[in-house]
Amino acid sequence: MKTIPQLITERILILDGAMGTMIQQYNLTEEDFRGNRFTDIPGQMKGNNDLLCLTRPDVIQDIHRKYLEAGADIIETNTFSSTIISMADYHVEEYVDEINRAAVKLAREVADEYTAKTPDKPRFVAGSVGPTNKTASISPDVNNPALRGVTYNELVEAYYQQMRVLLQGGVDAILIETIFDTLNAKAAIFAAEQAMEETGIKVPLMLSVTVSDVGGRTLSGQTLDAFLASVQHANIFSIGLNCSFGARQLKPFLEQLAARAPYYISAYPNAGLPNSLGLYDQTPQEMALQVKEYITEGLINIIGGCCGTTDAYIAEYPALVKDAVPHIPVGKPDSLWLSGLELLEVKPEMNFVNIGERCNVAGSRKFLRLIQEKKYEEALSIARKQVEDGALIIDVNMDDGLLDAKEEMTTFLNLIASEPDIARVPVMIDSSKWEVITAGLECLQGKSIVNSISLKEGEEKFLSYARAIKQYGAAVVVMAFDEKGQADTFDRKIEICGRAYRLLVDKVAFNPNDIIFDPNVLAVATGIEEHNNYAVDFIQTVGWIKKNLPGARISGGISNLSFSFRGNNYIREAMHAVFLYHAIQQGLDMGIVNPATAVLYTDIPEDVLVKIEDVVLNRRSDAAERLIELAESLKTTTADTNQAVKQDAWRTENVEERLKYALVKGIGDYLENDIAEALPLYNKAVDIIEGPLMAGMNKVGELFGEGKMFLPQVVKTARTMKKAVSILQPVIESEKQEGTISAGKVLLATVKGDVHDIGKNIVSVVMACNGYEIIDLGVMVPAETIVQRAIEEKVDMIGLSGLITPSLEEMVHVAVELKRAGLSVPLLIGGATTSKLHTALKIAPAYNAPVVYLKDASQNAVVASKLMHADSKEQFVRELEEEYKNIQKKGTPQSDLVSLEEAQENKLKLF
Ligand code: THG
Repeated sequence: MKTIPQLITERILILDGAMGTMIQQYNLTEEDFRGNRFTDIPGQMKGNNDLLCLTRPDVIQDIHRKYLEAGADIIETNTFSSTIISMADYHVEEYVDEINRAAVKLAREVADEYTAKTPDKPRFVAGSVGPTNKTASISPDVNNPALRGVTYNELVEAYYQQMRVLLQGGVDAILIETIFDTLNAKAAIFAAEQAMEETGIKVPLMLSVTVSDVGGRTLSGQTLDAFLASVQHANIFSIGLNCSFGARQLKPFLEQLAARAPYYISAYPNAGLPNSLGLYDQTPQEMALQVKEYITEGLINIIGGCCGTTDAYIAEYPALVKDAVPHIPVGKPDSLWLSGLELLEVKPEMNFVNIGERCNVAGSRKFLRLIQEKKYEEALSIARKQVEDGALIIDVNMDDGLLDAKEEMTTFLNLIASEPDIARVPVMIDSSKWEVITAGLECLQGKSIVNSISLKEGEEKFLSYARAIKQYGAAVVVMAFDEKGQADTFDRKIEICGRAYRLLVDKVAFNPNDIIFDPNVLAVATGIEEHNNYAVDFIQTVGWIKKNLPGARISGGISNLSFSFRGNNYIREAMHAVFLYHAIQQGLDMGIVNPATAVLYTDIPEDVLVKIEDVVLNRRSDAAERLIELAESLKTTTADTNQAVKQDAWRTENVEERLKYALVKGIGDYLENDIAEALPLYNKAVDIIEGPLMAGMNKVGELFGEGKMFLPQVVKTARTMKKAVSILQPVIESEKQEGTISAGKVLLATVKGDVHDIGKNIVSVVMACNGYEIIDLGVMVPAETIVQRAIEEKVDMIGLSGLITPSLEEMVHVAVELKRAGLSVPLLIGGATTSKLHTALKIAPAYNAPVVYLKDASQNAVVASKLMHADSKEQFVRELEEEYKNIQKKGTPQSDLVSLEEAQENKLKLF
């Protein structure tokens, strides 16, 4: 019988549709989800779909059967959330093995049954592995960007546990799906390889990404190209896209992926875009029409359905794929791929890649001091400046005897991840300690460079480090060191580089493009004769590597060259320019440099150039002395070249514009001064929030909607907003009339199952500024807690926030619980997926007090004040009821499809 890899070249394979949508059709109750075994577990179990593998196996098999009947070649196990991390939410993490085992058995039985019926159309089972409900690249707390809700290692462990059971149960493939954070995905890939290695069961590895914005980035901010670089190390069978959009909106991103990814391509879109009730109502025929374009344009090899799809959608596919030509994957790239949030492709013909050297505690006194004093914000500005100055990669080194290098590396890289202008570029993790290198690799979603390994501890260590780096998915700098020490001559350099290359390529199967040799840039003109030929040896070695070690790149720490001219930046920079000029001609690909350097080879005056070239090219025995002499004389006449600080253009605008700009760009550095300058111009401090700061936030909303900003950037602007507000807060307090009482007590919570709180935090700030006392319960708040605290605190109002679709149902649940507890305080509803329609049709009827939908944070204070005063409340509630009645009369609109723009606008309502 044919396998998936055999069939994929023959025809387009059909994957099943959504599990969740199908389960909904069975109208299962809390009791169904619990069965007899899980009656005593606290909280709600409804919604824990994977648990049905144990409690309603009949339903799951029925769904599998329907999909096979519809023509699916591959069905997915009902294990999307079956990891200890996701199951912890439901307090059933101890059953994870059992769920996975049962899930494979259920799918396997039905698939085999169908294969037996039609052996010429074998049916397969893919083990579904979801992203978990935690993200390793984004902080769960706006106030602490270095924090992580889950670590790489925790993810590896959880995924390994799941995949082992899936493999042993007999899946035909592993499908890592709905990838929204590449670091989670890298952990899953790591675990998959480990599980396959240890069980000895090897199956195709399929990946499926979710794009989260109209710009086509993942939630964690990577472009699809950057993502491809990040997972390039893995043995991937297919890659594709699922969820987020309907087939039409997904198409441009699918085209982009198919054009670059050297794998088979899959797609399983949603049934169109959700309407304002969070429902998908594109018909199977409409969806099929859009999917047909994928097929006729040769974009795909595997097609299925995600949110909103059922067997009726999948049943449309067999006719579409019949006689269709499958996509032919593009070839593997023959270049070095690196990534941060964006791809950096180092092509052989590329001129030179500069790596910023300044985030190095051993290479910059200032950076060392900032890290010692934990002034991370300023330390980050060093990184940002390097990127602004053109660094295409940044080197980060925390090796210092008095620092906890591992911890500092983790903190700093996590902080960089929250700075999109820095995180854009790949990172070079610079350390001589292995544990610091691995700690760094476990923080970075992009494809990074490890700097460095060498043969100095022997072949075995070298090979084991190289294998680990390959598994982590990084490129590597190999220093020309061996058991005998550092190579300082041409012969020694080429001997070591040649040997290391063979070991990496032959024994580790390291991608030659991922090998970067560093033949040691050593200081010249030191006064020691043996050093005079160091630069020449390096440059010659560069030429040799280019000719003899195909694919490998060459780099070096350029500033080492001029150590003996410390204190004379002009001479140092001129020496670097000369050295680079000659080394690049021989093929030097990259170098660790000060990106702010101002001296160009062509700018160096003839007499100086001659003396420097005499040194660098070792042209005369007294070259060093002559250069030292020149340096002495220049020192007294030439001012340091790179001291002049450029004033940013935006700083010359008026203060409102500056505040707005700072908000949009997420720059917190000047807020103190700018706010101090703005205060006298306004009546009240709160007007600054509602004026320029809100204007900035609105601009952010606009840019995000247009796909010109992506989520991590938006998060950063929210942080800047918070900072601005915290500066204004004391002023607002002092402006309050003596003896004013609280305007009202408001409880805020992001509902259970949802972790998004930026919008809620802004609401909290805006309302506090308007005199309300805020009780913020944070994120993932269960209904019971909301009820309990509302009673205890005797609140005047409750605000619920939610960004993801399942939160809609959870809000209804909260309303039911509030009513059950006899509460009648008004409920405010806000957040990306919420809508007036859903509020009117679903939440309001479940409660017996006003339920108000709020479009954005600026409305809260106005509405709250109306609700606080008896006279205005009466009229407000009357109007609200009238409006809801009208909406309810119209019923659920069938074709209330929101446009893509609206969907994005929805997302932003919470900011
Ligand atoms: N190869 C590889 N990695 C490396 C090096 C290398 N990493 C570290 C180093 N060498 C490259 N980085 C630097 C960074 C700064 C300086 C030199 C090399 C430097 N700093 C000033 C000095 O020491 O005079 C500091 C001035 C200041 O305090 O601001 O020159 O070779 N693979």
